[in-house]
Amino acid sequence: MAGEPQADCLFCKIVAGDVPATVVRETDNVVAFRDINPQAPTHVLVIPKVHYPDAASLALAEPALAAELLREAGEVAAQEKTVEPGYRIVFNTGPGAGQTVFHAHAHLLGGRGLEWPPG
Ligand code: IU
Repeated sequence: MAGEPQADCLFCKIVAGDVPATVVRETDNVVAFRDINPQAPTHVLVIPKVHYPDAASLALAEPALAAELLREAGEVAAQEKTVEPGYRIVFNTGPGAGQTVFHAHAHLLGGRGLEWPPG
């Protein structure tokens, strides 16, 4: 069921503390940790503690939590000193867009110049 922990979900295991992660920020509802394969000097994943397969399904079911996720991503950007000159928040959605972990997550990328359009 959406919102319930999934036994086979890596990010649910990180939330539960069963898989280690370098956590940089945590609230009651959201946790932010460093990506193990960073694509920029700052590459942090910001996830809801509850399980939704992607950002759109999270926003549909729990819009206040989706907003909190974005707010926390902004807080991490400030914490990481990437607000100047800028940072990027990415939600890969679906395999064709590069989503590999089907637990909603924002990639926060910063600390280097970021090209547009992305690859
Ligand atoms: P994606 O948008 O679903 O592809 O993002 C998943 C990210 O999770 C990806 O950037 C991985 O490097 C990252 N990740 C991680 O941080 N820790 C892990 O144990 C695994 C993947 I597996």
